[in-house]
This record gives sequence, C-alpha cells and structure tokens, in this order.
Amino acid sequence: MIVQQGLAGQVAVMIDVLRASTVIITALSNGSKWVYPVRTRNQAIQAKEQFISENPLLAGERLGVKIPGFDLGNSPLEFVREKVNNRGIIMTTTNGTAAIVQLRKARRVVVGSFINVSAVVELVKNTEDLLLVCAGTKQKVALEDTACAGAIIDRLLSLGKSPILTDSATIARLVYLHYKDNLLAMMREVSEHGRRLIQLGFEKDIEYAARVDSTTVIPVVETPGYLLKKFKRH
Ligand code: 3SL
Ligand code: MG
Repeated sequence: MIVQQGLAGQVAVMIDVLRASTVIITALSNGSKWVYPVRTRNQAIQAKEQFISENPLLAGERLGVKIPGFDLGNSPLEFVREKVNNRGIIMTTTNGTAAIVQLRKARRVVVGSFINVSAVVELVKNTEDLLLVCAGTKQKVALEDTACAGAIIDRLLSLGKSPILTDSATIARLVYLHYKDNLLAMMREVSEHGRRLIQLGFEKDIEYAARVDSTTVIPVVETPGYLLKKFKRH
C-alpha cells in the first residue's frame, strides 16, 4: 500500500471536511438517491435539465453561501431527510465537488470526512495504491482536511498495515496526532476556513463535522454517470 499523491487508476479518497464531504455523506445518510458533482453553477443548471425526469435538487455555495435560486446551500444541517429523501442532488462547491470532478481518471472515488472516517478506513484498508486528496481551500492547504487524511493514515497503521508513506502523508499524520483530542477546537479556533465559517454564522456546521464516526455511510462514485451513491457491501 502506498499513500501518495498520484494520478490515474488509483483509489482516491476526497476529503473536504468543511464542508463538501460532510454534506455529501449527510445527504446520502438522509436518503438522497445520488449526488452529482459539477464544477460550475451553469453546469448545475444544465444538469438539472439532463435529469429533469428525476426532479433533482440544486445545491451549492460560492464564498460559503447558498447560490441564489438553488434549493440548498452547503450546510450539512440543511440536508435533512424531509428535504433530501429519495431525491437526486446536483451539487457545485468551490473546492470539494471541483476536486471530485478532477478525479475522473481514478479507479474509484470515495468521499471521506471525520464523520465517516473509520468506515472509509475499513473500505480502503487493503487498497494497494491509495490516494488521499485533500480539497483544501482555493489551492491552499486546509488544516482540517490534512488532519482527516492523517486520521485515515493513523488508523491504517493501527490496523497493522505498513503503508509506504510520502512526506505529505507523514505530515498529515503528525497534524492529526497533534490535534486528535481537540478536533473541534482546531476547526473552530485554528483552521482558517473554520474561522471564516464562524464569521458567516455556520459554527454549528463545524460542531457537526467534528462528530467523529457518527455514520458508516460512504459515498462512492459510480459509473456510468459519475454519480455519488452509498457504498453497499455485498
Ligand atoms: O469549497 C467547498 O467545496 C466548500 O465546502 C466550501 S464551504 O465550506 O461551503 O465554504
Ligand atoms: Mg474545505
């Protein structure tokens, strides 16, 4: 097993703790049939036409706030069962869904966050060549994504796996070990994006995102269609 920054043909775990990964996991946990990630607002509107017979919801943010005219923003607390059960969701966010779109060449794309981290580890633990993709914020490192990647690596090591770690993977694990007992405080007080979300009034989203292993739902990309659906164990 190699945990590295690589390219095509790999199993990739996309991590955007605040907030796209946490939102996608929540949507599928609350009964959404699928989530279709797209890059732009216009692509989302076009995709709605494509899926019109399924009456999908439009979701997403720019600068952290709901895109005008969309049904939902990018707060996990909005994606309640009453709204998303049995619905498809077309979603565009600044970093998270853009990262998923960029991973089209991966063999499998998995969405990870603190809320499903142990389930993700269980799914990928025997993967030969694993790619952990931290979405970050506008091409910059995001502390919470790095810590979550580190949590995955640390759990793999605890299972007795001996991954060959890149330096980025080692740094991610060290970040996780530093903050593992204070993840909420890290996201509230240290993370740049966490502090920005608090200014925007989304502190409860951070509390929600810090609930480690609150679900076992794992979104995985399924083809054809590049739709994110709940992984089903056979
Ligand atoms: O960039 C993203 O994909 C979003 O998750 C960012 S935000 O938390 O909605 O601002
Ligand atoms: Mg983020």
